[in-house]
Amino acid sequence: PELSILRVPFDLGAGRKGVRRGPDAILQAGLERKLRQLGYSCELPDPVPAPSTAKESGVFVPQAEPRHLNEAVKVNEALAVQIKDVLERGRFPLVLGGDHSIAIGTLAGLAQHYRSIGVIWFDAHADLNTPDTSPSGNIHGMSLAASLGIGHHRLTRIGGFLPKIRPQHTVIIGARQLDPGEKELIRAEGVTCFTMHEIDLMGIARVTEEAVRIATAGTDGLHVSFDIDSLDPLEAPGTGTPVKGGISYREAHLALELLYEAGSVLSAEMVEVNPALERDNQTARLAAELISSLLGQRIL
Ligand code: DIR
Ligand code: MN
Ligand code: MN
Ligand code: MN
Repeated sequence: PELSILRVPFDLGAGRKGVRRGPDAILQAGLERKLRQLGYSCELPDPVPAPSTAKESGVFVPQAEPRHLNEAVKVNEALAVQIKDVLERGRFPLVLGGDHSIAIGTLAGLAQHYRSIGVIWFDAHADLNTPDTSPSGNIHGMSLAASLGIGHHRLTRIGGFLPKIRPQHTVIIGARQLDPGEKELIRAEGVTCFTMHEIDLMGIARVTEEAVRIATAGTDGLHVSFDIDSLDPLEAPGTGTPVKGGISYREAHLALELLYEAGSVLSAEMVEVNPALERDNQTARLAAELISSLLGQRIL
């Protein structure tokens, strides 16, 4: 099996800087060696060109333009083209972010190649805001909505079409901090959301099994979009918007091991790793381990 590791050093979609160093931190943690040990051949194209400076846009008022909209559109259009190219060459796209706004470009590229895709979105948040409901104006909190075709037209139309995914094939796992507009959208659109409450009640194995069933029903397969802040901050402190009460170390690994076993994963991305917020690369090392589990690493 052949992988293409796409680095997207973009952090203007988030409220804090530093996530642009995520891709290199995850590679530094030995990702390529781990993947080669699993039998993959990896290509590492040049990073997707990502603007890193922009003038500050000040206080966000609801319904204003999202922050750094031009820059986010640019990097996501470029990423969509690269994803499409990787898929056309028969390789598996592994995207390293960057903040979670880059999922818009990943899904745009996937949706141009496949007829229909499901998504499993691991996150403490739902990323289902629009410029009308966002408390922050940050695009990383709008990327799942935009991919569903909801929100600012320049975000929903990346790749030139919308929507990229459908709510009935979209599953969030690990949510524990939702804004009022996001809760409404989940109910109105019928997005499946396994919050920490459901994980506690059902166990991560049953949650993952259900998620696979939903994301693959009538689709070509599923994309795994993994925000590292889905984990508990005790395990993953190096991220911009930590929320306590998250997924445990073993729950995360088990979910990803089960996803590998399910055999329906078409692509994956790891986002929101911010090495500037810690000293020892703990979170990047965790991210590299989690990617390995998703791609077939086993204990025995
Ligand atoms: C919040 C935080 N819901 C927002 N979102 C984050 O700004 O829209 N997403 N941190 O990852
Ligand atoms: Mn996110
Ligand atoms: Mn998040
Ligand atoms: Mn985020």
